[in-house]
Amino acid sequence: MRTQSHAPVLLALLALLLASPVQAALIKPDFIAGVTAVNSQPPFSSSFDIGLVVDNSGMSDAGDPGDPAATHLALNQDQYVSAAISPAMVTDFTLPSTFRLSHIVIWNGHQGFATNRGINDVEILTSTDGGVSLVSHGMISVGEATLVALGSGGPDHIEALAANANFVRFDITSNHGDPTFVSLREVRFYGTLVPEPSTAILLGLGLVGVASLSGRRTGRR
Ligand SMILES: [Ca+2]
Repeated sequence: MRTQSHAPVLLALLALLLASPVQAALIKPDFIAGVTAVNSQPPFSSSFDIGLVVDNSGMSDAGDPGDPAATHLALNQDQYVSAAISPAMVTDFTLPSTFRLSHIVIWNGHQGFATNRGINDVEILTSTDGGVSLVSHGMISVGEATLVALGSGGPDHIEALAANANFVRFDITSNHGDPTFVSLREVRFYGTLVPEPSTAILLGLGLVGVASLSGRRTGRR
């Protein structure tokens, strides 16, 4: 006698399916921590390393990072400043896993006296294989940072982006006018984790199994 219902299994699978895709709003739980960054150009000095733009340095929400509306407190520290006299530079971000990206939030260069060092025209490229094959999402223009009192203001650019990625490239082709240096304060990525292929296959097999079971039961009637 088989009286066991498959309803709990179906409900659990449905919950899994509903939990994974679109989470529309830009919310803190979607913050992707553990991103690393490298630059094709050396920094002005070790005090201005590119790592300073992904380590939450200078952010107002230190200790509990991820707020997309957080402010960047530092004027001349906790940010990247290039050594190059040309604004052209390439910055590569590696994500800790593959995510369905929804937004990139940027706090632009702001050294108190030199907001015109901030990045301007940027081509955004993503990759799901660590940068081997890249997909372009076109050019964006990042607004010049505003001179604000410490702790006020917020990000200078929020880019909506729907793409799977474990790697993001910024191909920066201009800044806001300074002919000597380029600077950038902080970059944050938001999105939801894409299940590993093995998880997706298991989930798929589970669904096929449930479908065939319910098909068999229907057939018996
Ligand atoms: Ca920073």
